[in-house]
Amino acid sequence: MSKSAPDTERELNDFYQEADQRHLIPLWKVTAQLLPAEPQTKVLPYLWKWSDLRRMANRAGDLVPIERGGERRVLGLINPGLGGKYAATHTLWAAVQIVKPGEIAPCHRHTAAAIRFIIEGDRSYTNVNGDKCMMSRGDLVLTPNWSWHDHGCESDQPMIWMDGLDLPLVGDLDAVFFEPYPTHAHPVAQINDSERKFSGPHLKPTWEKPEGRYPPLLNYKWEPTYQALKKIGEGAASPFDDVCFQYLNPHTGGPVLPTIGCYIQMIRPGIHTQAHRQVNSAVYHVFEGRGYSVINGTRFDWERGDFFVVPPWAWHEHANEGKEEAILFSIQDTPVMEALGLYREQPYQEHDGQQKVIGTFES
Ligand code: GTQ
Ligand code: FE2
Repeated sequence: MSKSAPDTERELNDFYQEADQRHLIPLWKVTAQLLPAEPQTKVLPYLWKWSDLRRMANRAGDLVPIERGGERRVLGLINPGLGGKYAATHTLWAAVQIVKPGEIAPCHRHTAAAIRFIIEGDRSYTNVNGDKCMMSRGDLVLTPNWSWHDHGCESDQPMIWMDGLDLPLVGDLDAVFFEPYPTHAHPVAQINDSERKFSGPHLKPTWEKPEGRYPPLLNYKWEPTYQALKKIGEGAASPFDDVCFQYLNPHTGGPVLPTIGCYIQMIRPGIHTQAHRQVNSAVYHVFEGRGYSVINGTRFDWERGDFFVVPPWAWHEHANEGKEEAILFSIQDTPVMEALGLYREQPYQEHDGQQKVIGTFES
């Protein structure tokens, strides 16, 4: 005699209940969730205004000292889609940091790698393993993973910069280690050593041998970066990003860090790019000018100092309708995707390659 339908249903229910009790998941119940046709990210596009960031950073400067334990006076950008995870995107930490005249943020090291992009001030430094890297506006400074670093301000004005770290990724990998240096500041062995040796854009010192994955150049100065952007003039550039350069490790020709790619791009006056999407996520900082980006159909107007996030696999295009150049610095997790064979991108095909704007971002 064959079983009745209710019997089968009861047995199946019992089966699912037992599976749950035994910490088992029947894949066929969750296939669509685990294997979506394309990424279903929680990361939301979002924008932070510089007027708020700068005011809050200065306010923190008035209210909060830099001390051991807290280590840094940093305001992290939190993506509202990530359920309280301390992250700008699922893989990237982005923040503004302020150091006031005479202060030194204590020396430490961690397995998360970091970049600084200088927004305001000069005569400050990051001491990376004893190489005192002097920083001014527009410089990109690296602190590779597990390198000692302390920051000091020798100016009479506060220094504000963007931090970018792979901390959310390293955290998800349960690979975060941290160690304070025994003293407040690391001894200075040289000043601008990596820059003197390795910043000749097409020249490398023959007497230096690469040390594993440690990037040889730690400070990418603004002036040559800007010259590279300007050299293109009116020439053709990327249809999706206009004039866009990736910062390179001069030894490998690859990204500056294994987990973080850094980019500088100029959206020239009158340019409105084509839309595309990429599997990597990005945090942009508006270094100069104004314009807007359309991200998944929403228009994000930005101006100097603002930060915004482009989530994984989100359509995005950039526009500069003004008369001045717009310059965007960004950090992206592209090197991770490339290293794992996961990198993908796709051009937007409809409406001549540009999205229909269905809304404007309001915070
Ligand atoms: O300046 O060393 O934004 O360790 C987060 C963690 C900055 C830093 C951050 C850090 C730092
Ligand atoms: Fe640090």
